[in-house]
Amino acid sequence: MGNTSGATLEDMITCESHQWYRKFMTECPSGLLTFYEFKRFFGLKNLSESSDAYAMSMFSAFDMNGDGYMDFMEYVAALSLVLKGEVQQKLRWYFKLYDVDGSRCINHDELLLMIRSIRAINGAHNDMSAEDFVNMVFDKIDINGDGELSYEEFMEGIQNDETLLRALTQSLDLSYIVQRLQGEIP
Ligand SMILES: [Ca+2]
Ligand SMILES: [Ca+2]
Ligand SMILES: [Ca+2]
Repeated sequence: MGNTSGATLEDMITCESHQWYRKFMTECPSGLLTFYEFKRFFGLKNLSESSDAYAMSMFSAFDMNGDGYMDFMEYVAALSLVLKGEVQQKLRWYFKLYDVDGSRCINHDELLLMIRSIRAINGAHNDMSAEDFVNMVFDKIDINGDGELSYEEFMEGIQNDETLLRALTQSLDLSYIVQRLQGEIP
């Protein structure tokens, strides 16, 4: 039978995502992850309140159609984006991730919460405190100085600042989670 509608999915299931698919379907035979299963899936256990808020925000960013479940296509789309997407696509996704309350602006507390939670989850050591880092970001790219980063300020500001782009893509790095998925970290 004509199966052309499946081509997109097949295209996406390259060698690499085949591994992701196996893991996804093993742990989640229904093909839909709830938030609870999502945390178990990514090995996010015993989270502090702020890390839990970050995980929730990450879940919402994965759940692109907002139905409360993450399905396999959403999972592949998000991971492909994070791993191989264009800078602009990634930043758009990260903007959504950071805007915890969905107000279409990122305020100081939201950015601080995200940076702290990401650091806690990644277990990375950093020279600059999360507080200082967030202040630096706002100093640089909150152009109208209203204490919130609009979508335009975020996109323009980060893309036009080499240092910030590098710092953010490093602290936004999901490679820890990806390594975990690929079984490189038990
Ligand atoms: Ca969904
Ligand atoms: Ca917000
Ligand atoms: Ca602003």
